[in-house]
Amino acid sequence: MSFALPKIYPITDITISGLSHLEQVKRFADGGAAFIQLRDKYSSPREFYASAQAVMEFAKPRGIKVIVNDRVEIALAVGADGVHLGQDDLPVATARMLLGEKAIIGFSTHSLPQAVAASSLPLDYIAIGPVFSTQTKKDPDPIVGLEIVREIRTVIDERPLVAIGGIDRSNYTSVIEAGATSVAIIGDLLKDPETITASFRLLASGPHCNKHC
Ligand code: 3NM
Repeated sequence: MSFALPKIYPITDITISGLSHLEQVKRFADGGAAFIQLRDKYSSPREFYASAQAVMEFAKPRGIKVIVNDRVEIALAVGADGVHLGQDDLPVATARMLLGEKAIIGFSTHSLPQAVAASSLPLDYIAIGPVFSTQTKKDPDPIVGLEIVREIRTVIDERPLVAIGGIDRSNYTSVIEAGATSVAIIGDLLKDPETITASFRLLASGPHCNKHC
């Protein structure tokens, strides 16, 4: 992997923020974000494609890495830096074949066995969630808690691990301490669109170092 995952991994959501993907990316970028995922479960492929294209025009010249959730074809079409896949999306090896060696590929897991299985795939990071209760995801898997984060960290050695689900400014330190390389956050960053930049900055500057720093 030729990049280091940032401690705070912001994800866009047009329904929570009420803002376009581009506007959210601009606000994250103002707070110093250099690695952002576009997640859109609501727009048509054509709409999401247009939004992602607008984001890339902004992000590329600024060196901001953009990961597209689920949609390999949109990542490919807009020249995104990578894709984040769920358990029901295209197989990781297929996405790797389509996007190439340089693409950043992440993969959601929801249990220890899934994370162990993922550790032999051609991935740049494994995600685990939901760590805590979340309102953001429809039909979330059962909460895994910090103990599973700890166990996964032990089993996958030094591989990058992204924790997600119900993580906010009050609990993110505990998730990093449990062994997550990075915490992915939607609600706590986006719930007040006026404070997206400040919230990102606050979280990114937080006391969150562990042995993976
Ligand atoms: N994936 P929030 S939980 C997008 O368990 C997503 O894989 C999850 O949003 C998983 O930070 C989740 O608002 C929602 O809880 C994360």
